[in-house]
Amino acid sequence: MTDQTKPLVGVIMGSSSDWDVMQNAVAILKQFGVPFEAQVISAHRMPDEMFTYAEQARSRGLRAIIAGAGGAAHLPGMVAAKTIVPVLGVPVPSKYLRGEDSLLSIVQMPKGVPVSTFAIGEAGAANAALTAVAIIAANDDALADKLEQFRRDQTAAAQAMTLPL
Ligand code: RP5
Repeated sequence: MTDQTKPLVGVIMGSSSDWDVMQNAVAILKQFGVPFEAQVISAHRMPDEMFTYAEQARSRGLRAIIAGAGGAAHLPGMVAAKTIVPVLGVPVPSKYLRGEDSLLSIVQMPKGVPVSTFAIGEAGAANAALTAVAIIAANDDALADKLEQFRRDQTAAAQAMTLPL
């Protein structure tokens, strides 16, 4: 899946089974009109493609890579090892350990190769995309305005909340 214009954000995931979670990142990128690409790249099943993707990310113009994986989730860390493009890691819930394995695999990077790690599941995927938007908005005033408006809308929605007392 690829947006029409040159992608600024790469969304990668270890399996099509990660899509239910990772589509939440794509939804945010679409909402903000950020050009993106999305594809399956499995660290342990497609290691050569993973390294090629990481090696070419910067020269292709990617400004952030959102990488989601579950279980022994090597994908974000190994991609980060091969590029200086910021890698935003999303722990995908796993069948037996409910994503705690994914979280710990992604978050505990040794010093020197960072992976920005987000919450397990949908919130993490959405927040990774919001962070990618913020990275790009640092040099894009129109996008920054959209992000400010997004926050104002959230505040207004919370202020309008009532309780069934
Ligand atoms: C990881 O293994 C993927 O990121 C996925 O979360 C998990 C299971 O993959 P499938 O067996 O569903 O393809 O590599």
